[in-house]
Amino acid sequence: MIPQNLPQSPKEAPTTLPGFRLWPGLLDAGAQAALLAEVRQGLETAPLYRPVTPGGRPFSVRMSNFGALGWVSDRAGYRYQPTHPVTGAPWPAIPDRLLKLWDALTGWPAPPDACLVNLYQGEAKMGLHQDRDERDLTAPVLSISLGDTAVFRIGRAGGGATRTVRLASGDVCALTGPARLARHGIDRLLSGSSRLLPSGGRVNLTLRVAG
Ligand code: MD6
Ligand code: FE
Repeated sequence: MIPQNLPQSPKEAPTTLPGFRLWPGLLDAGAQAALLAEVRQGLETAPLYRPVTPGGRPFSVRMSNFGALGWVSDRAGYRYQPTHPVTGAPWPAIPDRLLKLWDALTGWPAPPDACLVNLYQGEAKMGLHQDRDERDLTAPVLSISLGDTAVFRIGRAGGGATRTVRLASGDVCALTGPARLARHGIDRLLSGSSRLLPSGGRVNLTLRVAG
């Protein structure tokens, strides 16, 4: 699933966001389908559910997790925890092909211990946020997109202008170094842009070192 010859350096997003790394089309159709099958298998153990914000508003995205720790949100706040909030069961393991992808792309000395699974359907979106619930905020976050193309919005941590980048099925991106705390979100999906998910929609996987 990992191409033999990785690009020497990923495409650095043009204009002013050092540390935001993008590998367009890194996963070919076969690799996307194989990964999606493993995700579906994990979701049999850890079903998607709809979290609520600390303010009590339901997310438009449904979520689950793989790994020792999973990111959750509820009335008590945002945190990582070892069990599924609905079933109480431990999260399933992170698929090996994702661990290998992490090693190949990030070179980070520790493996990820959390993989957040986001499912977008219909009008689902995600507001601008920073990923800052992890213990070590210098470890990268690696993101894999499957299914319909998303309009991803990103800007520097400190505020100011944002810009959009389209994330298509098989694209991989990372927030590293100076972009680790970039503000980012998903404006919307381009529905019908991929046939990977038979009923449409998008799965996003984010690998993190959380604990
Ligand atoms: C998404 N992604 O693509 C949402 N976070 O659906 C994220 O929130 C994200 O793409 C950290 C690093 C990369 C990401
Ligand atoms: Fe994020």
